[in-house]
Amino acid sequence: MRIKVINPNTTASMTSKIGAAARAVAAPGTEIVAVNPDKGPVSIEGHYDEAVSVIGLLEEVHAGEAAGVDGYVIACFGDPGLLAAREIARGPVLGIAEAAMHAASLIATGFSVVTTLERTRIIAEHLVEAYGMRRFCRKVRATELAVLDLEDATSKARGIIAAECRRALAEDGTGAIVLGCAGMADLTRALSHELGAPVIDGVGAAVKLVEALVGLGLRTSKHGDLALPIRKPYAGDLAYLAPR
Ligand code: 2AL
Repeated sequence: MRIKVINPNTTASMTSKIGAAARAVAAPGTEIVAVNPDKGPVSIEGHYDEAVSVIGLLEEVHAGEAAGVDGYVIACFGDPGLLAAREIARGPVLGIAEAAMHAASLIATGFSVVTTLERTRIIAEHLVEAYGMRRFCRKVRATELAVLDLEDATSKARGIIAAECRRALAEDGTGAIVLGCAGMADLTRALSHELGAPVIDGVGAAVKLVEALVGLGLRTSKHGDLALPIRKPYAGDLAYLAPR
């Protein structure tokens, strides 16, 4: 099985980290193809970044369909373009926020999310609502780390994230921590060990869920709103994206 893991931002070091996290959990027969678009924001920290990143993301899904990919992971915690990607993909497409929250809900009665900036925290709150996770999500916490702080070995990011996870476990009545950025994927195991509670990285969770869905013979439903987009011309520079 081939799973394409798409980092929708254009920072290659983050894509390498995401690819390593995906390969660390993938089954022996699973090939992980980790990519990022070559155009778009270097990090995704708001609605505008997300909207612009979706063009590059959808190009990668189109290319994946042409190459016969079995399933996809959108490796950004805002899950940008998730439903649009599902419309054009045959196999399953999972976002890392969605995957991590669902995984957390299966192993704890409540979880907290530890994410990057306050504005990103608000976006994650929207996703909690959209995914029907209010019943499980005790709190979404911001660290005020920028996404690219996670790529800077000299930043204090790891310690700041660990401290916020500790506060979540002490104050939120929570049983598990969801890491709210793909750039945190490399911290999962050590943090889990250090905190003595499950820490869930959405990249790993999404890879295992795609493997499970493909293993069950399940693909994205083409009945209803996730059917292939309606054929029509698109004007101007975006004509190449027109549904065929
Ligand atoms: C993210 C993420 O996972 N990648 C990125 O560029 N921005 N999300 C976040 N919550 O900071």
